[in-house]
Amino acid sequence: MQRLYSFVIIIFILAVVAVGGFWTFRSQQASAPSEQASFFADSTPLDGSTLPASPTAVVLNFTSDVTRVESFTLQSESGEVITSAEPLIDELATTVRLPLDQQLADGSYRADFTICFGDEQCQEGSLEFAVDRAALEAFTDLRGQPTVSIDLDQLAFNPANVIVSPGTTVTWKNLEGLEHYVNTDTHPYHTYEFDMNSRKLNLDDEFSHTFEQAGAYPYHCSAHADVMAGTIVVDDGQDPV
Ligand SMILES: [Cu+2]
Repeated sequence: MQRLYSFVIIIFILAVVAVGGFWTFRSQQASAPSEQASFFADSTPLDGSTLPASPTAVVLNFTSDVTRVESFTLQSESGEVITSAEPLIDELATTVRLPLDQQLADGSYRADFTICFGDEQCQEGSLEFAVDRAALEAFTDLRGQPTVSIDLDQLAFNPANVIVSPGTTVTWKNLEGLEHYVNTDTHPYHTYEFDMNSRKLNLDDEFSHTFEQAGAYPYHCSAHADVMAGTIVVDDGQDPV
Protein backbone atom coordinates (compact mmCIF):
# COMPACT_ATOMS: atom_id res chain seq x y z
CA MET A 1 0.00 0.00 0.00
CA GLN A 2 2.83 2.38 0.95
CA ARG A 3 4.66 1.48 -2.29
CA LEU A 4 1.55 2.26 -4.33
CA TYR A 5 1.32 5.58 -2.50
CA SER A 6 4.95 6.43 -3.31
CA PHE A 7 4.41 5.35 -6.91
CA VAL A 8 1.39 7.67 -7.32
CA ILE A 9 3.30 10.57 -5.76
CA ILE A 10 6.29 10.00 -8.10
CA ILE A 11 3.99 9.82 -11.14
CA PHE A 12 2.29 13.03 -10.01
CA ILE A 13 5.63 14.84 -9.58
CA LEU A 14 6.81 13.63 -13.00
CA ALA A 15 3.57 14.84 -14.56
CA VAL A 16 3.93 18.29 -12.94
CA VAL A 17 7.53 18.59 -14.15
CA ALA A 18 6.57 17.48 -17.68
CA VAL A 19 3.61 19.86 -17.98
CA GLY A 20 5.62 22.72 -16.42
CA GLY A 21 8.51 22.11 -18.79
CA PHE A 22 6.16 22.05 -21.77
CA TRP A 23 4.59 25.37 -20.81
CA THR A 24 7.99 26.96 -20.24
CA PHE A 25 9.06 25.75 -23.70
CA ARG A 26 5.84 27.11 -25.25
CA SER A 27 6.16 30.53 -23.65
CA GLN A 28 9.83 30.81 -24.65
CA GLN A 29 8.86 30.08 -28.23
CA ALA A 30 6.10 32.67 -28.10
CA SER A 31 8.40 35.40 -26.77
CA ALA A 32 11.25 34.70 -29.22
CA PRO A 33 11.39 37.63 -31.73
CA SER A 34 9.94 36.54 -35.01
CA GLU A 35 11.28 39.63 -36.79
CA GLN A 36 13.91 42.28 -36.05
CA ALA A 37 12.33 45.55 -34.88
CA SER A 38 12.75 48.30 -37.45
CA PHE A 39 14.44 51.56 -36.47
CA PHE A 40 13.32 53.37 -39.65
CA ALA A 41 10.94 56.27 -38.91
CA ASP A 42 10.47 58.35 -42.06
CA SER A 43 12.29 60.34 -44.72
CA THR A 44 12.42 63.49 -46.81
CA PRO A 45 11.22 63.05 -49.50
CA LEU A 46 8.55 60.87 -47.92
CA ASP A 47 8.14 57.40 -49.39
CA GLY A 48 5.58 57.62 -52.19
CA SER A 49 5.64 61.43 -52.40
CA THR A 50 6.02 63.68 -55.44
CA LEU A 51 8.13 66.84 -55.24
CA PRO A 52 7.71 69.89 -57.54
CA ALA A 53 11.50 70.10 -57.95
CA SER A 54 14.59 68.09 -57.09
CA PRO A 55 15.28 67.46 -53.42
CA THR A 56 18.65 68.79 -52.20
CA ALA A 57 19.26 65.54 -50.31
CA VAL A 58 17.57 62.31 -49.32
CA VAL A 59 17.28 62.36 -45.53
CA LEU A 60 16.42 59.33 -43.40
CA ASN A 61 15.22 59.50 -39.79
CA PHE A 62 15.60 56.59 -37.39
CA THR A 63 14.49 55.87 -33.83
CA SER A 64 17.97 54.72 -32.75
CA ASP A 65 21.48 56.18 -33.12
CA VAL A 66 23.16 55.20 -36.38
CA THR A 67 26.72 53.92 -36.00
CA ARG A 68 27.57 53.18 -39.63
CA VAL A 69 26.17 53.58 -43.14
CA GLU A 70 26.83 50.34 -44.98
CA SER A 71 25.29 51.64 -48.21
CA PHE A 72 22.92 54.39 -49.34
CA THR A 73 22.33 54.87 -53.07
CA LEU A 74 19.82 56.59 -55.32
CA GLN A 75 18.79 55.39 -58.76
CA SER A 76 16.44 56.56 -61.48
CA GLU A 77 13.65 54.38 -62.85
CA SER A 78 15.93 53.27 -65.69
CA GLY A 79 18.32 51.90 -63.06
CA GLU A 80 20.92 54.62 -63.55
CA VAL A 81 22.72 55.25 -60.27
CA ILE A 82 22.70 58.95 -59.42
CA THR A 83 26.22 60.19 -58.72
CA SER A 84 26.17 61.77 -55.31
CA ALA A 85 28.32 62.84 -52.44
CA GLU A 86 29.05 60.39 -49.63
CA PRO A 87 26.20 59.71 -47.20
CA LEU A 88 26.61 61.49 -43.88
CA ILE A 89 25.46 60.73 -40.34
CA ASP A 90 24.15 64.00 -38.89
CA GLU A 91 25.35 65.41 -35.58
CA LEU A 92 21.96 64.19 -34.39
CA ALA A 93 22.94 60.55 -34.88
CA THR A 94 19.42 59.35 -35.65
CA THR A 95 19.58 61.05 -39.07
CA VAL A 96 21.44 60.01 -42.23
CA ARG A 97 21.58 62.16 -45.37
CA LEU A 98 22.61 61.57 -48.96
CA PRO A 99 23.42 65.04 -50.37
CA LEU A 100 22.62 65.41 -54.07
CA ASP A 101 25.23 67.20 -56.14
CA GLN A 102 22.90 67.51 -59.12
CA GLN A 103 19.28 68.50 -59.79
CA LEU A 104 17.12 65.48 -60.51
CA ALA A 105 15.10 65.56 -63.73
CA ASP A 106 11.38 64.77 -63.67
CA GLY A 107 10.82 61.05 -63.08
CA SER A 108 10.75 58.36 -60.42
CA TYR A 109 13.59 57.55 -58.07
CA ARG A 110 14.40 54.82 -55.60
CA ALA A 111 16.77 55.03 -52.65
CA ASP A 112 18.21 51.83 -51.17
CA PHE A 113 20.02 51.79 -47.89
CA THR A 114 21.63 49.49 -45.35
CA ILE A 115 22.12 51.29 -42.06
CA CYS A 116 23.83 49.91 -38.94
CA PHE A 117 23.05 50.59 -35.31
CA GLY A 118 24.56 49.52 -31.98
CA ASP A 119 25.89 45.93 -31.75
CA GLU A 120 26.26 45.95 -35.57
CA GLN A 121 22.53 45.49 -36.08
CA CYS A 122 22.20 46.41 -39.75
CA GLN A 123 18.87 46.98 -41.47
CA GLU A 124 18.00 47.28 -45.14
CA GLY A 125 15.35 49.58 -46.48
CA SER A 126 14.21 51.47 -49.53
CA LEU A 127 11.91 54.31 -50.49
CA GLU A 128 10.55 55.75 -53.71
CA PHE A 129 9.64 59.28 -54.70
CA ALA A 130 8.99 61.25 -57.87
CA VAL A 131 9.89 64.69 -59.21
CA ASP A 132 7.24 66.39 -61.34
CA ARG A 133 7.75 70.07 -62.17
CA ALA A 134 4.23 70.35 -63.62
CA ALA A 135 3.12 71.25 -60.08
CA LEU A 136 5.17 74.48 -60.28
CA GLU A 137 2.43 76.03 -62.43
CA ALA A 138 0.37 76.46 -59.27
CA PHE A 139 3.28 78.11 -57.39
CA THR A 140 3.64 81.85 -56.78
CA ASP A 141 6.60 82.95 -58.88
CA LEU A 142 8.81 85.31 -56.85
CA ARG A 143 12.06 84.72 -58.73
CA GLY A 144 14.56 87.52 -59.00
CA GLN A 145 13.67 89.09 -55.66
CA PRO A 146 16.37 89.32 -52.97
CA THR A 147 13.77 89.20 -50.19
CA VAL A 148 10.39 87.49 -50.02
CA SER A 149 7.72 87.68 -47.29
CA ILE A 150 5.34 84.91 -46.27
CA ASP A 151 2.51 85.56 -43.80
CA LEU A 152 1.33 83.10 -41.16
CA ASP A 153 -2.37 83.79 -40.84
CA GLN A 154 -5.61 81.84 -40.42
CA LEU A 155 -3.70 78.57 -39.93
CA ALA A 156 -1.92 78.87 -43.25
CA PHE A 157 1.26 80.07 -44.93
CA ASN A 158 0.45 82.77 -47.47
CA PRO A 159 1.63 82.25 -50.11
CA ALA A 160 2.25 78.60 -49.23
CA ASN A 161 4.05 77.50 -52.38
CA VAL A 162 6.60 79.85 -53.90
CA ILE A 163 9.47 79.83 -56.39
CA VAL A 164 12.47 81.99 -55.51
CA SER A 165 15.99 82.52 -56.86
CA PRO A 166 19.18 81.31 -55.12
CA GLY A 167 20.35 83.74 -52.45
CA THR A 168 16.82 84.88 -51.60
CA THR A 169 16.06 85.58 -47.94
CA VAL A 170 12.54 84.44 -47.06
CA THR A 171 10.96 86.08 -43.99
CA TRP A 172 7.92 84.54 -42.34
CA LYS A 173 5.78 86.77 -40.10
CA ASN A 174 3.00 85.65 -37.76
CA LEU A 175 -0.05 87.89 -38.20
CA GLU A 176 -2.37 86.23 -35.69
CA GLY A 177 -2.63 85.47 -31.98
CA LEU A 178 -1.90 81.76 -32.42
CA GLU A 179 1.58 80.37 -31.81
CA HIS A 180 3.16 79.13 -35.03
CA TYR A 181 6.48 77.70 -36.15
CA VAL A 182 8.40 77.29 -39.36
CA ASN A 183 9.77 73.73 -39.49
CA THR A 184 11.61 71.84 -42.17
CA ASP A 185 10.14 68.38 -42.91
CA THR A 186 9.53 65.78 -41.64
CA HIS A 187 7.30 66.17 -38.61
CA PRO A 188 8.44 65.81 -35.86
CA TYR A 189 12.06 65.19 -36.89
CA HIS A 190 12.67 68.55 -38.66
CA THR A 191 15.96 67.42 -40.19
CA TYR A 192 15.84 68.14 -43.95
CA GLU A 193 17.15 71.75 -43.95
CA PHE A 194 18.22 72.15 -40.37
CA ASP A 195 18.52 76.00 -40.32
CA MET A 196 14.92 76.27 -41.55
CA ASN A 197 13.54 75.70 -38.01
CA SER A 198 12.22 78.73 -36.15
CA ARG A 199 11.65 79.30 -32.47
CA LYS A 200 8.04 79.76 -31.36
CA LEU A 201 6.50 82.67 -33.33
CA ASN A 202 3.96 84.76 -31.44
CA LEU A 203 1.95 87.62 -32.97
CA ASP A 204 4.24 89.87 -35.08
CA ASP A 205 7.30 87.61 -34.60
CA GLU A 206 9.46 86.95 -37.65
CA PHE A 207 11.82 84.25 -38.83
CA SER A 208 14.16 84.39 -41.83
CA HIS A 209 16.16 81.88 -43.81
CA THR A 210 18.35 82.43 -46.88
CA PHE A 211 18.12 79.73 -49.54
CA GLU A 212 21.31 79.09 -51.52
CA GLN A 213 20.98 75.65 -53.09
CA ALA A 214 18.49 75.00 -55.88
CA GLY A 215 15.80 72.47 -55.05
CA ALA A 216 12.56 71.85 -53.19
CA TYR A 217 12.17 72.67 -49.49
CA PRO A 218 8.94 71.23 -48.06
CA TYR A 219 8.07 72.67 -44.64
CA HIS A 220 5.24 72.92 -42.10
CA CYS A 221 4.21 74.43 -38.76
CA SER A 222 4.90 71.86 -36.03
CA ALA A 223 2.02 73.21 -33.91
CA HIS A 224 -0.44 72.62 -36.77
CA ALA A 225 1.38 70.02 -38.84
CA ASP A 226 -1.78 68.47 -40.24
CA VAL A 227 -3.03 71.71 -41.85
CA MET A 228 -0.15 74.20 -42.14
CA ALA A 229 2.37 73.28 -44.81
CA GLY A 230 4.18 74.84 -47.73
CA THR A 231 7.06 74.42 -50.15
CA ILE A 232 9.86 76.77 -51.18
CA VAL A 233 11.35 75.92 -54.55
CA VAL A 234 14.71 77.52 -55.32
CA ASP A 235 15.23 77.74 -59.08
CA ASP A 236 18.70 78.54 -60.40
CA GLY A 237 17.46 78.61 -64.02
CA GLN A 238 19.59 75.63 -65.01
CA ASP A 239 18.15 72.58 -66.63
CA PRO A 240 18.18 69.44 -64.49
CA VAL A 241 20.65 66.74 -65.50
CU1 LIG B 1 0.85 76.86 -36.76
